Amino acid sequence: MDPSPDQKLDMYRLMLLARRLDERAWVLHRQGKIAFHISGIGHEAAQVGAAFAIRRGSDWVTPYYRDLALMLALGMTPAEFLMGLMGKRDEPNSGGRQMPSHWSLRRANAVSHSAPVATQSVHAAGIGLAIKLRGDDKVVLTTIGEGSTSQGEWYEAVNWAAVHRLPVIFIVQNNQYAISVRAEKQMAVQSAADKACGLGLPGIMVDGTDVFAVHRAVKDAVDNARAGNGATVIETRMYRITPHSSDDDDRTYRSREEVEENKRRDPLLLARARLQEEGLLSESQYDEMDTQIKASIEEAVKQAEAAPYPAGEEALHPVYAEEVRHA
Ligand SMILES: Cc1ncc(C[n+]2csc(CCOP(=O)(O)OP(=O)(O)O)c2C)c(N)n1
Ligand SMILES: [Mg+2]
Repeated sequence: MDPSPDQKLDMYRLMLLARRLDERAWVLHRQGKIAFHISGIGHEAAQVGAAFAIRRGSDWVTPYYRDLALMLALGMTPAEFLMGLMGKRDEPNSGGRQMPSHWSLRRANAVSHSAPVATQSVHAAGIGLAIKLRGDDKVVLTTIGEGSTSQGEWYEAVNWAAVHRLPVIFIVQNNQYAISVRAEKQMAVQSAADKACGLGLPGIMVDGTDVFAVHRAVKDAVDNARAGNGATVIETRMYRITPHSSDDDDRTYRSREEVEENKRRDPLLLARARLQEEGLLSESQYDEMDTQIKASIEEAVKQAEAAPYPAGEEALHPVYAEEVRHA
């Protein structure tokens, strides 16, 4: 079923919130207030489209670091995200232990991922098997970048999900780069969706800049998984508009012209144009929404800055079941 007008507006509001929050994070970095930011600018449509296709809070999610919009759609608050950037005690991902954007949100069934890319795919396959064995009416949504589908873990996870017909949706966010390495240097096939076919799963390619197209594709895959028909791989194609992270200078490997050209397919512009066309979002309604979002972010920044850091000794917990003492 297509999203209702209210849902469409909600999807757009989340995309805009993710964008404004992401932009604010870059400013905090340049102000020297945070050490690191990894950006999801350009990925908002794919993530929000996918989030709206699952039962949020009930289905399981194993995300990857670019998933700010997905996490907001799952209910992470701006203050929680910002506290994560600042390594504050009460941030939900890891209590300030992990790198920023290594997501976890217990109340949303979003499971913490490790720094080695593609490990979250294996977690998703494992959770998928548990769902099947327990007979739960749930699915797992997992995300990854296209470069990381070169990892053994991704093939193992997709193969396992195919063999056991597990309810897993493998989303590949193909933003055309793995840091400085272009997608065609990572894979000889056109799309990560092609890899799925070789492993016995349907592989779907969808325009990752079109939030409603992604929503439809993921919803079909979710319905199939819930009906017991197994997993699907969905490649959502977009462009990574920012450098890989705040530690990367993308001028060393791609031209400004290329980046500017790709900004024409900015998912925010496309979604806003669609909503305008459908008479759901006038110019003044957009301005109001944007102003309100920016104000709420400034409030959240204040809240996050005022929040306490963890005590130093907390860093050792809960890594080991028992405290390890060195002589
Ligand atoms: C196993 C492993 N190898 C290398 C890295 C370093 N690394 C972090 S992100 C990244 C690029 C991943 O690119 P892609 O999967 O396309 O995702 P994107 O960042 O483009 O969203 C690399 C190589 C890592 N974290 N883990
Ligand atoms: Mg990539």
